[in-house]
Amino acid sequence: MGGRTWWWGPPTTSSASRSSSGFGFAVASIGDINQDGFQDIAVGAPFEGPGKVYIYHSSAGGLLPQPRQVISGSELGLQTFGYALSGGLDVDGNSYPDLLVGSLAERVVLLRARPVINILNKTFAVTPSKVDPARCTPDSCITVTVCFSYNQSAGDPAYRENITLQYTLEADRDRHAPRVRSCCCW
Ligand SMILES: [Ca+2]
Ligand SMILES: [Ca+2]
Repeated sequence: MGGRTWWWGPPTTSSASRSSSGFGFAVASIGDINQDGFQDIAVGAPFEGPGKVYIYHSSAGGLLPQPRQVISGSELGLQTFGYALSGGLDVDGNSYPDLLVGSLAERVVLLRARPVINILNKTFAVTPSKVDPARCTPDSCITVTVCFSYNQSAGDPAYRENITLQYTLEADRDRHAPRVRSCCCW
């Protein structure tokens, strides 16, 4: 006799801390939003405050227990946010599936997934490597070389998008060991 056998274990996520939130009122498969090869899901909790949508990633072992992202209706000025969910369609053609979120406020919000940029390496070199502020003159200078490498997570290998990397170099001359450091965002 043919057919499919379903099996289950303990609930993947606990609703104990979300009493009366409506957590699980709406559930949707949203595709592989982080392009790691595993399908992801969204869970609505429309009565948790203004309503929230929990995004869960999955893995070879199943759903990860902690949400990767929690989106609140307060960020969008909505109540009962997460009352309905529909996902898996790539509305804007960027190779990432997007998510439609409904509410009882007669409004639907399209949440668009964006490519993920991973900074792989950062090299940082200062020449000369040691600087004595006491000996600096108006003509003193140092050379700072910063190099970044990155990859772009996308489902379509042909998808490419130029990025703008913003970073800050900070010279900390008042510390006992004067130094130059950097930070960045994109
Ligand atoms: Ca995934
Ligand atoms: Ca998309």
